Amino acid sequence: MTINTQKQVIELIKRSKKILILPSAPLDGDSLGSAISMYLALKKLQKEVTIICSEHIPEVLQFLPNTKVISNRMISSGDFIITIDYKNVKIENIKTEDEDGKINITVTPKEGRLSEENVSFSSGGIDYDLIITVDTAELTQLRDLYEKNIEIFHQVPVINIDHHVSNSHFGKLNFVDIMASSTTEMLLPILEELASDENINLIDEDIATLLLAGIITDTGSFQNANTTPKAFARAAQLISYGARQQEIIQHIYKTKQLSQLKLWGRVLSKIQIDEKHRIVWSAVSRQDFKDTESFEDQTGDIIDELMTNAPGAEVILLLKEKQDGTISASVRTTSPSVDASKIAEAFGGGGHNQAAGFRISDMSLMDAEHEVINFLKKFQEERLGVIAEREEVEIIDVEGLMNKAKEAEKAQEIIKTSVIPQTIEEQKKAPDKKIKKEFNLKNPKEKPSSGMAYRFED
Ligand SMILES: [Mn+2]
Repeated sequence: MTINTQKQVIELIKRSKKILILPSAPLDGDSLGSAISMYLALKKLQKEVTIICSEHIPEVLQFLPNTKVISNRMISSGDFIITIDYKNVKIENIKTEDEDGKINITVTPKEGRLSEENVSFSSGGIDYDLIITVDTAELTQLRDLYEKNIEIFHQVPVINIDHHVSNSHFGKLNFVDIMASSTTEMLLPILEELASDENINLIDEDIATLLLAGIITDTGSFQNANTTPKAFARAAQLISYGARQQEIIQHIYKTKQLSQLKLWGRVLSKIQIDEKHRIVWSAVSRQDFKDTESFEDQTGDIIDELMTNAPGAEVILLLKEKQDGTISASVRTTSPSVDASKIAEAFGGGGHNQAAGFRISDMSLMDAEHEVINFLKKFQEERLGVIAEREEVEIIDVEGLMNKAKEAEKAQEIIKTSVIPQTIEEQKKAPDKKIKKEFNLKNPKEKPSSGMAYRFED
């Protein structure tokens, strides 16, 4: 069946001329690798291609080839666009005036001349004859781009290529393989078939590098549970196409900015462990980002670090207070019998069996932490048959982790901000603003708070 869908995807791509590629937000190695590799391949097939994403490209991924092809121009289906082709003409000034219900656009050339032939008209959005979404489980993950242009998604056929369990099959064609390690892993056979059908050399070193970057980042460099034999096989194939594996590893795993090391130190020092329920978690506040001069996208690998440093844990949680005040949560589980996507779904999110995420709004970081941890305890109690003892969160200082955090600091010698571990006393002192809610595990769809909005992040 998948092979059939793949054939249909290829046919639809071949028939289309103006293609819009949309990666999910926030951008990661897989969504970025998928979008740009698809773009480059379709360009070689003489298609008119556009990638639109208004999201910032994380610094760590800026080494990827051709990231500049991503346009952050917002389209709106109601837009009427006047295009002036000014090749061979130097423009001195552009002026627009609103005069009696008419808009005059005055273009003053410095050199050369402009005439009617230089001007063309188009309307926003509907100009495309195909939309391809990559690594996107839900249209809402396209954020503004979807919300401001909902009609386009009805007018233009959508190919949805993705590997998330929570994919809502919103496309006309849904090529969704939940067994795939990454979306780029799924793109490789598509590009290979297009190459053989069109008899051209499609997969060059840049495309191979982008595809491999998706597999490497989504498998945590072949460490996560989604590392299947197919993931290895396709990665090997990509290296034979000339993928620059060392460049990816060097940039993503071997280069850490000082601010990131400081942030890691902070997060690791705040790690909390509930041995009884086998939960390990940490939370990053806006203050942590500020104190360490780091950015939200630098928390990327911390959850994996928490995982490797938490033997015996089954559920690993990282909460992050974002600039806009919402809390984003990433969940990892160390065994397939603990379904991370179930946990995320309870909070209106989604994801994979062992990696999922959700978002909470209208709640402080501390309240969100309480809500989520209480839920996880209940979740684990049901699973493990632990006798329900609703005790306060126990905070254990993990010496090894503290040392690790200190090492990171020492190595750089210039960390001035001191690490402030959150103690149980501090938590007790804090006013308990909200009455903790109990959750209905039989009905995980029931949202614990009306203010929780869906967004998958992993
Ligand atoms: Mn992915």
